[in-house]
Amino acid sequence: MNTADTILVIGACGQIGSELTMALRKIYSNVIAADLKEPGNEVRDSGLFIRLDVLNKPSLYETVKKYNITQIYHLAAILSATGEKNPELAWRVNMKGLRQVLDACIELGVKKLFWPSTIAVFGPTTPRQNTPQWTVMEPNTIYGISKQAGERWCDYYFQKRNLDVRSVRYPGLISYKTPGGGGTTDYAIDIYFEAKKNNHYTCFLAEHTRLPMMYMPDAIRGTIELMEAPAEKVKVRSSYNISAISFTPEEQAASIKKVLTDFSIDYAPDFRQKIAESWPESIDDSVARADWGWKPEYDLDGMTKDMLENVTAP
Ligand code: AKB
Repeated sequence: MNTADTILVIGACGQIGSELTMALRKIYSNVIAADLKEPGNEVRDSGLFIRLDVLNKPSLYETVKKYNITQIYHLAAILSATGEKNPELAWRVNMKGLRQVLDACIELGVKKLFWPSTIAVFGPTTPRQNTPQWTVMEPNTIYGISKQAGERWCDYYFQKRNLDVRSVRYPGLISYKTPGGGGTTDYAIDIYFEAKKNNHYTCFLAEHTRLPMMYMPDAIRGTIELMEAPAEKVKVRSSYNISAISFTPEEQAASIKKVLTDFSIDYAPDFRQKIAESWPESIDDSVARADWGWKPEYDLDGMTKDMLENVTAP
């Protein structure tokens, strides 16, 4: 780790960005948060914030030059459910945004790039249990298609341009600090807020829909561990499978009931059900474990306990 690095976090006010920015600021003294959105108090008060639209190439290049950026975490993206409502926007943000960041890294000498992929790169023809690192990938959401193409671009820039690009395929991420941002797995966050507020939740996925999930502290720690691993240990330059917990809405509700005994749930599946059914139920992350030592810490009950202690009813 070189604490003299100057890091740019693009999408610093999103679900991952707001927590990752704070975690990076504990390690590095120069972490610049950038987003189109207004920052929350923590991000705004703990360091430099700049407004940046990743689709605006001159402004992206000027930022990288002005602050002598040496590492970028490029997190800005349109997620699965929002992407299905606006495919054009999802393709533009997810694909053009990534390509501009990749080019900025090469042309302006940025040494290292982190870019998140997702379990949405898999599709209905992928084996759904213990989905391997390398397998059939025919995603059928625009989000999944853009992320799969993004993985190929990242690998290409590593192979052909020598860019030190690193990535993980996040499962559904759960946190109490920032709400979800238009994903299919957002139910697993909303359920805790509604449990605290109303003791009841109407779930937009069916009760037996099993999906891979992860508590945010594991995701943040894993991301930083991957970025700090020696380059020779990072053998996959498209994106690594990482996994923590797989559960259904019914199992998550049962976990909440252990703490809030009066909690109840009902189900009203909508268009997101089809998206969820096209994704894996569980992920084989043995390659990430072997290459750079990935290991999750939280299980479902551990996460539920922590979420319910920290969620504040809106
Ligand atoms: C989504 O649901 O779109 C995301 C994801 C799994 O990448 N949380």
